[in-house]
Amino acid sequence: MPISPAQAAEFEALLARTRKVVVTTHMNPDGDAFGSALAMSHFLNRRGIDHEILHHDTHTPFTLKFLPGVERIHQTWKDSEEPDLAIALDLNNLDRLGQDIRDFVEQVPTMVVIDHHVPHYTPGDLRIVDERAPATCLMLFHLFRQIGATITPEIATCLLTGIVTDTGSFRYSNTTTEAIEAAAQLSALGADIVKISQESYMKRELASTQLLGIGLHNMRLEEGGRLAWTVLDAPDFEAAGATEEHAEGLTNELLAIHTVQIAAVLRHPPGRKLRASLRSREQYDVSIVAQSFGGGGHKNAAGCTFTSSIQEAERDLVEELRKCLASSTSISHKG
Ligand SMILES: [Mn+2]
Repeated sequence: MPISPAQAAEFEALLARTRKVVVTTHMNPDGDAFGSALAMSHFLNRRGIDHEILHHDTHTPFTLKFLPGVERIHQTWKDSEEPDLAIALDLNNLDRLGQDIRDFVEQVPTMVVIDHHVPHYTPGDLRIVDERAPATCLMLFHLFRQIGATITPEIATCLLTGIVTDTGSFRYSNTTTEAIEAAAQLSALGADIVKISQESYMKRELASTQLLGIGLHNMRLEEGGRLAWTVLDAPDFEAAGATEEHAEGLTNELLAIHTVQIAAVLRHPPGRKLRASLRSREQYDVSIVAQSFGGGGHKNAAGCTFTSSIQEAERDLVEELRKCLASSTSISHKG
């Protein structure tokens, strides 16, 4: 869905008034989070607008280190002058900023939110929210186009990274012709799609592969092979020398088994929250399951956190996943 002329005009008006901007995005960043934040940063630089990118996490995930400008991302505000405009990207809930960044951003008088998740709780003076958009980066591409901004090779690389990673290299059901057309245009503007795909999917740290092995070994398969899940507890992360980011690709590996319709990974990295990531095939809506535990995301890719023990969380989660599997099959026998 393109950006409306009214939204683009409002965005321009806010930029014209601002003296200093803080750009931010969610914890446990993916390609769309850092891609959209850095694309916005390059865009603001070209406009000559002072800004900083603030982010909760101290560590840049291995797969995102190639993004142009990634060294600009910091945890604390450096300038003596406070920002008067916040731009929150790829974010449906201020909680996902992390408490420190949330506290900072909530002091900023004006906020712009650009996002594509459900459900949507982020407040904002300008909210550009399209739950059908495959990626926040695609929304930014339309916004930049709408306001006639020059898309440099750096901006194109950041935007295409978000589109490639949020569509799983155009393999997920959220892939649209707009996403493919944008990818072609961004390639023509100087983004290297082969490099982006290789950095995102064909290079990983040893710890990722080690953790993948443990996760696959722990896998449970039920409901006639239609439901797969696995649990990674803190000792598993320690055994693999892994952190939260290394668990990223595992849920898709479970879903890749041809009988599996719904896959889940429940993980508890040392010192982090107990978190589930959920994936499903087209007709199953796992965002509803995530929402029942206070989380969210997209129909076929969602997540939530738990405060209970890992055993209780596994039991509760699997129960809801079974219900999701049952409710969806009873209403969709179209084949
Ligand atoms: Mn996204």
